Amino acid sequence: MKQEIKLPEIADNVVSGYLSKVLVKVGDKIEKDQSIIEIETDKAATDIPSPYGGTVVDVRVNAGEEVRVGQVVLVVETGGVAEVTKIEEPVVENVEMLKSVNVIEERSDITLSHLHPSTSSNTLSHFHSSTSSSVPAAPSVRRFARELGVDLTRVKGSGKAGRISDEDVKAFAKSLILNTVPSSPTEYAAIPDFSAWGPVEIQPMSRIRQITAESTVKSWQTIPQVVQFGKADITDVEKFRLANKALVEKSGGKLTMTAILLKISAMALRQFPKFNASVDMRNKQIVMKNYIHIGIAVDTEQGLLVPVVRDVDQKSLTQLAQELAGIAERARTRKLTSEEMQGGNFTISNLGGIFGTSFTPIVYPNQVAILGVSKASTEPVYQDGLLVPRLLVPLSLSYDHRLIDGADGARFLSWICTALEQPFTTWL
Ligand code: CAO
Repeated sequence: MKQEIKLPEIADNVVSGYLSKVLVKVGDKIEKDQSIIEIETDKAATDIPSPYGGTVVDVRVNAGEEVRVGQVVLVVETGGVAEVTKIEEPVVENVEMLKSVNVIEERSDITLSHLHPSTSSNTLSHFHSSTSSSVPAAPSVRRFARELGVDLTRVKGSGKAGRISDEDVKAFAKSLILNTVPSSPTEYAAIPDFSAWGPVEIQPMSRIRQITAESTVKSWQTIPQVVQFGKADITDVEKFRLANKALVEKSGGKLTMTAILLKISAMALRQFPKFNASVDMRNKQIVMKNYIHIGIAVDTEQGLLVPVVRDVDQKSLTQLAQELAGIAERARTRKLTSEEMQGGNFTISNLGGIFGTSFTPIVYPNQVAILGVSKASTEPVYQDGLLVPRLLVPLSLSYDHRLIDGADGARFLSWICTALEQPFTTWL
């Protein structure tokens, strides 16, 4: 019996993925649950297992292609009686809307929200929230909203007593699309044929690389950025870190400079709320956020991922160290959920574990600032008439000059440096 294997649902609201690898070929004998293809989305890469055992008789996709949920990828001769497939195709009646959502998923400014969930209220964060059972809507409308990933609590019902219809859900989804998708996509110029000068190899860009490329272009084009540099004396903080490292490790965390900077940045964002805001040029508004969610740039084999630590201001240093270790591990093992990639207001990018005296990080779209951290090193510092060895960490703060002036940037970074140098007075 020949069985078609279709691309199953990969994650909520993901309707297609980039096929990075085909792991089997025609003639291969495969087991049930054996990985057959590797799919990358903007959230993670994942292996897709075969729902059947048998012999591969047809491979219908190639590495480098975009594959839609429900698309046939392989045909397998199972040698037995037909099994009922458990893989669901997208509901036909909603295909048009799903197509629209797919457009969103593929557009740079939207995919940014996945890569870095700093999105304002106009973006796909709506698509990822869960629906509430208290809103008046029929089960079929709820299902429809769920399929589109629309948060029903945000939809205004046009029916009696605010009852929500399919049309209301569609109108809401459409308004998001219109508000988020730019009128013209970035046009890329053709590049020269480099094979004219020597041998070349063409490789497809992974999904994460495409998203990073598009998000950095978007940031570069839309945010006028200024970088403020500073250096903090962390000699005493480092002593504190080393003295408490083992204690924190016992609870499953790693007390690193990044964990400490998470804590300090949260306090700084409370002191300087403008740095926790988003600029809404369309409506000429500034969105001040009353929560402190901070993204952490994590270097992984698949590329840069920016998971978010939530309510940083309400957590102890030990909790933050545990969470940081957890999200960094999940980022590197491709286990982050879409929820963990959303909602950041500010970002920390620590390259100090690798190399460098300074760098200029790029502000994530829909945020207004990012803190870059370089490698701490011992330097001679002139103190009370003497040169003394002190541990200094170089910091760079990139910020959006539309909202933040130079003096604000200097004050914010100065506050962070003071908090690192005099933790006991600043942290009170
Ligand atoms: N200066 C000196 N040493 C540093 C340091 C700094 N600024 N930051 C970290 N270190 C040290 C740590 O203390 C640790 O040392 P020990 O093993 O002796 O304790 C070591 O470097 C490795 O740290 P880590 O990477 O395990 O942990 P972390 O919490 O400091 O960082 C994370 C976590 C996820 C930020 C980091 O692993 C990472 O991925 N960094 C790269 C971020 C990136 O790619 N940024 C660029 C994005 S584009 O703007």
